[in-house]
Amino acid sequence: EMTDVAIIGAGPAGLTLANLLQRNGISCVVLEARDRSYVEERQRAGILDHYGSEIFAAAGLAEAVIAGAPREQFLELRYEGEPHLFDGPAHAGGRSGVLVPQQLLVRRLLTTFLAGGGDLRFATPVDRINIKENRMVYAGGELTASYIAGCDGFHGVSRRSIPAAALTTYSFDHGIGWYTVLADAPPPRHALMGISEHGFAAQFGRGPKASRFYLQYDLGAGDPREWPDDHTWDQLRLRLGDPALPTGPITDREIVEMRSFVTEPMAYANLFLAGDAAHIITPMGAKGMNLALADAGVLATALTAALHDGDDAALRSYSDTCLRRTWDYQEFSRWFTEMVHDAAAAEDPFRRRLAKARFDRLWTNPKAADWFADMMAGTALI
Ligand code: FAS
Repeated sequence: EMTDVAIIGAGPAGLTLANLLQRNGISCVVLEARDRSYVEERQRAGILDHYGSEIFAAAGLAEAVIAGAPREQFLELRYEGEPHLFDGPAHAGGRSGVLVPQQLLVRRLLTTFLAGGGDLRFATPVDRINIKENRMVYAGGELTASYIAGCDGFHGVSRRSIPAAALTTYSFDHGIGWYTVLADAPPPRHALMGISEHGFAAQFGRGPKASRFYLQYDLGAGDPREWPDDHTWDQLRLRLGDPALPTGPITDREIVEMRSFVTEPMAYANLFLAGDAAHIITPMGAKGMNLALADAGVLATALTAALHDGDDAALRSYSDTCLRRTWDYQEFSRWFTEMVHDAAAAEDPFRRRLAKARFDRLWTNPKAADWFADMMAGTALI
């Protein structure tokens, strides 16, 4: 069986690429390991940045994919209980992200692709890729393609199919524990972060009746999922500087690994890696899903030029183009991580003071504030 582009994985990267190629009249097949309900239910990211929403708008997909999503306006940063309201759009020329849960974005991308007659095969894990022959082997069949897009996430098959000698990988452990809980607690007025010597905490809305909380925890002090809920709420009230924080039943408890990973290059022969298959970034700064969409946007344009006009220049520079944004976001995420976590670096007063200087700059230097807002909107590199 033969197609122009085979896409491995139906996450944000794979489904964005599939929709963009479909709009450009390029034939593609999506092979997804899991079943539809798994793909549609997985709760992860919550913010689509401006750059990401522009990818959909430019393809005429904004209505189908992000209609009704509320605009992201203020970020409230409470420093030792002192509130500071950061108005991102005011510093980024009116550009802002939108609040859309990843599973909603994926569901809409999926529906749109299928409605356009897209060929998406669930429960079809790709077992092996023969890169020389552009052939994928899966249980019950084989698929050959002119190009293969590895959108199969960090644990997928595509990165592993590239000879190790051809890749350089970078990984970094931020040495910070992050505990996240989902609770039926009313969402905050604005996205909220608490920065203090007690440790970082954050609260984001997840729909009208729920909140996603994050708490930094000491890696050496046991598993926070064992904490009694009262202790979790005590810590959140303390760190968010709000003794009257409204609570509610905790419905999900997870540990988020604070690690980063980048593969170079993101392409080998006619196999192109996109999203988590190529890089992992911490949720600090909400760039994981947005990097996946950015890669998919670059790859869709490059594949269309190659297949429609025989011009493969953009394909050849795909990896460099995506790595420039990837490393810029990795640096931003690390900068942000240190700014909000090092206030609790009890053992290192110098780092504590550096973090405070970084924070103060946002309110004293308008150019620094503009840069921060542009990074949040994802438009700093444009
Ligand atoms: P995905 O992992 O989403 O999708 C890969 C797909 O490939 C999956 O559907 C998988 O089933 C499929 N697949 C794997 N192997 C296959 C094979 N062999 N054959 C066929 N299919 C295969 N990002 C943010 O921006 N903000 C956040 O707040 C945030 N929070 C997160 C919280 C958690 C707990 C986690 C784990 C991640 C979070 N992320 C966040 C990052 C996350 O959103 C990822 O960046 C995003 O899902 C990446 O999308 P994809 O690259 O499409 O990979």
